[in-house]
Amino acid sequence: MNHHSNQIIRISCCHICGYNIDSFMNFGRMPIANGFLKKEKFNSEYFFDMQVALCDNCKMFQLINQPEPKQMFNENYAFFSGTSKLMVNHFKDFSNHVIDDYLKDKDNPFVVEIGSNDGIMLKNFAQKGIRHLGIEPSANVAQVAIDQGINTTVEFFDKSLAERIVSEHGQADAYIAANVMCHIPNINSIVEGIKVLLKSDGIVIFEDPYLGNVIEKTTYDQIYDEHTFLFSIHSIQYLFNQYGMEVIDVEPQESHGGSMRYFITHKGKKSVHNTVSNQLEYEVNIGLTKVDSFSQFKENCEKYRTNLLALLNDIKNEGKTIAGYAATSKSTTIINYCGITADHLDCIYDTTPIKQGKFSPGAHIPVKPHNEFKDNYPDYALLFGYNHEKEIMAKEQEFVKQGGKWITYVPEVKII
Ligand code: DWN
Ligand code: SAH
Repeated sequence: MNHHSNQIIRISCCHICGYNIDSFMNFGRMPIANGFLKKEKFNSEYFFDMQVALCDNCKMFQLINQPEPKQMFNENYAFFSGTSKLMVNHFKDFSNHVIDDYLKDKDNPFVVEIGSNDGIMLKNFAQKGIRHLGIEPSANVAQVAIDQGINTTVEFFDKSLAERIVSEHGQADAYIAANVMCHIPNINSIVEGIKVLLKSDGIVIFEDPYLGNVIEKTTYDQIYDEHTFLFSIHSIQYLFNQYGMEVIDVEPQESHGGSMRYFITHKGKKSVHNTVSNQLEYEVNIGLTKVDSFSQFKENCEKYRTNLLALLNDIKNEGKTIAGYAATSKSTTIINYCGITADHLDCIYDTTPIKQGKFSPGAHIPVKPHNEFKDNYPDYALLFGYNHEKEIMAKEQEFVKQGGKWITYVPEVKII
């Protein structure tokens, strides 16, 4: 049952199966991860208590409290997918995979993507003249796609929208999504919508940060307000089986520090690859199905928090300067959970115009344009965008040449 109060969604039952759940870890008071703000808004900043649980029945890892979706996804959304060149290429490959393996033999195929953001994925379909529709509730990012001629509906996807799409455009051959399925609290309505939307021989392909990677690398910064869930094969299989659909293949991805891509069809339409059973076995072995094994994760989080804060304090005690690099959503969890303040970091450099000139959520560290980094190299840069490490290291060689050092916390706190 969902209780709505003060715009916080609080649950005591699993979002997927309704089983009673209990939090095993409290990260404390957290702001909106992408809520970069001006000084005038400091006093009215929104906070919620960030707690996580693993459902003992369906194995879904989930947040207990969360802001309403509209508070996070609206006309001021601060994340524009196109900011990473690596991800532009990643989605080009993703699109080619869908086209070559699932759409080639279809007559006038139709693709629907949810969370299409600035069109980073769908432009690859639009350029080839493939019938497509993006569903994107954050109006400002959606506008970037619309301006490029990418068909986009500015709404939240759910079952009723799926019915409308079918009546206006017909059913879809492919339903695709990246880093959005795990953002949707009413995920059952999404799967009901997919059921309505997808042709009987259609394919569902989506990817999200993978719980297995989060646990193995202690990347607890994947836990923040937008991420209602961290998926595993177990939980995704349970979710889709409820609606007569099945996972036929899974493919690990390197993006976002370790993600999983899921391939799903209506039941019995395609053979199930043994990648699925192999990955299920792996999940049992590393303890993803037992809440008890998450006590180690909790201990690791606490250890990394202590180590990171100690390292930053030591550096400051030596009179050296530190700046944050990339004001990622994930950094909101790191900063606020570890107790990092504007005394530790002079500022955070970031390439996104809408974040620049504002302050980071919660700790209020100034966010400055990335092009000012080279004029003010700090002694140390704390790499909040570790998932873009290759891309960032390649373009910041001068920082290192001039004696600058990187601090990272994945897979452990260290200076590189
Ligand atoms: O799941 C989500 C993923 C897809 O993207 C969303 N909930 C929100 C967002 O998460 P994130 O903010 O942690 O994403 P990134 O891609 O790790 O970080 C993007 C930020 O990093 C942007 O503000 C731009 C910045 N950045 C930078 O300053 N220099 C990124 C790169 C690659 C750079 O070189
Ligand atoms: N797919 C992109 C964007 C991920 S960010 C990428 O991988 O880079 C998540 C996006 O999902 C945001 O743009 C957000 O506005 C959108 N979103 C959130 N809830 C949604 C819903 N119910 N239906 C469709 N999109 C949604």
